[in-house]
Amino acid sequence: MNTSYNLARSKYREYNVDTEKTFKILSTIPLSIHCWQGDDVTGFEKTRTGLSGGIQVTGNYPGKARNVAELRADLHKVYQLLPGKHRLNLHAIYGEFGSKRVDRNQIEPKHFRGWIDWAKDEGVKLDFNATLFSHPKVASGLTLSSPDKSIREFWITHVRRCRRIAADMGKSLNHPCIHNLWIPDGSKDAPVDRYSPRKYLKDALDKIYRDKYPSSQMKDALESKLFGIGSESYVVGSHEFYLGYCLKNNKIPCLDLGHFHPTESVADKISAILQFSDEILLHMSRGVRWDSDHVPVLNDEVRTVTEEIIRSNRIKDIHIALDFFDASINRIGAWVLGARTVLKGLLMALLQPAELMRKAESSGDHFSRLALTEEVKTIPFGPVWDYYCHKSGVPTDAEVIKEVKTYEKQVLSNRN
Ligand code: RNT
Ligand code: ZN
Repeated sequence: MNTSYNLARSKYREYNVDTEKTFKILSTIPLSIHCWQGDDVTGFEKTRTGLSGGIQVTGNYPGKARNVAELRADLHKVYQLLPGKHRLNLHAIYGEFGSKRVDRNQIEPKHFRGWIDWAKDEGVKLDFNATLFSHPKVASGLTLSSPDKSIREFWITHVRRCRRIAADMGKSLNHPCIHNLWIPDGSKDAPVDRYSPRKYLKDALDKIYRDKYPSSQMKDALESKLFGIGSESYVVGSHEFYLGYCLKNNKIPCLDLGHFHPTESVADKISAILQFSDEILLHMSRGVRWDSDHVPVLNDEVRTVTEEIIRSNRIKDIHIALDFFDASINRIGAWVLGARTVLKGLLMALLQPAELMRKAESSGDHFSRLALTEEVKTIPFGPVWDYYCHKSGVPTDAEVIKEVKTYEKQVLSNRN
C-alpha cells in the first residue's frame, strides 16, 4: 500500500497538492448519518401505519434492525467502517416510548435521553427530524398545509415538540443539533388552488418558529421537494417556497440531491444560496427516475456537489447529511457505501490542483482549465483513499466488503 501511495503522493505534488493536508481537512468534515437506512424508515412507535408520504422503501433483504439495540449495534458497525468522526441523524419515530402509545403530539425529550446517552458513549453529535409521514393524520396527503385546522394544529404541536427535543440534544451534547423539517404535502393532480395550502403552510411555520432556542443548542432547516409518489403535480413545500421562507426568516435551506428536476444542478445552487444564507444543509442521495433515495455512487452529481462544497471555502457553513434507504441489499453495506462515496467525493475535490485551475481561469486560459479538469480524473486516487482509510484505522474498500459479509453472517443472519 505504501509504495503505491508514495507514487500517487509524488504525482499530486507535481500539481502542488499536499495529500497529507487534504487528509487533515477531510477528517474535520462530519457527515450526519441517517438512522433510517437501518430499518427501512420504520421507527419504534407502538402503532405503525406503514411508510407513507410519497417515499418508498423497496426490497426485503434479511437482517433489518428490529429494535433500538439492533439499530445501535448496526450504527456502531457503520461508524467503524467510516474514516473520520460523524454525527447521527434521528427521526422523531425513533424515540424510546416504553410500553404506552405516545402519539406524535405527545413526544418529549425524555423519549430521546437513551439516544443522548448512547451518543455520548459513541462520541457522536445528534441531528433531528420531525416525522410528518407514516401516520393516520397524513391520510389526506396534507399536514401543515391541510385546510383542516385540527390537522394543522396536531402537526404544529408535533414540530414544536421536536424542536424542543432537538434543543435538548444540542444542549446535552454541547453542539447545535440541526432540526430539519420535511413534509410530504402535495397532490397527484394539478390543484386549482395552489395558493391557500402555501399560505396555510407559511402561517403554520410562523407559529412553529415562534419558540426561540439559542443557536448553540439547535438550528432549523427546511427541505424542499419537486415531487413525490402521489404528489406528482404539486408539492406545497417547493424549492422557491422554502428558499423564500428561509432567507426571510434566517433558517437553513435543505437541498436533497434527489429533489430536483434531473437537469437541475444542486452543485450550482450552493454558491448562489450562500450569497444570501449563512448556512446550507445537503441531503446526499441519488435520484433515479421517480425515486429520490437510492444509495449515492460516485457519479458526476456527487462529484460536482463535493467540488462546490470544497471550492466554496465555506465548508463550516455547509452541513452534509445522508438520506437514502435501500432494503434490497445488505443495509449496512448500503449505509457504508453511500457514506464512503460522499467522503471520496470530498477527498477527490480536495486533491484537485485548485491553485493551477484558478490561475488558468483567471488568466483566461480556458484550454488549460479544461485540460487540468480532465487530467485530474486519471491521477491515481485509489491508493490515496486506501492510505487515508488505513491511516484513519478503518478498512479499505475491498476490506469493507469482507467486513459487511462477516457482520451479515455473525449478526444479521440471526434476525428473522
Ligand atoms: C423525503 C425527504 C426526507 C426523508 C427523510 C426520511 O423525500 O428526502 O428527507 O427522506 O426525512
Ligand atoms: Zn431528504
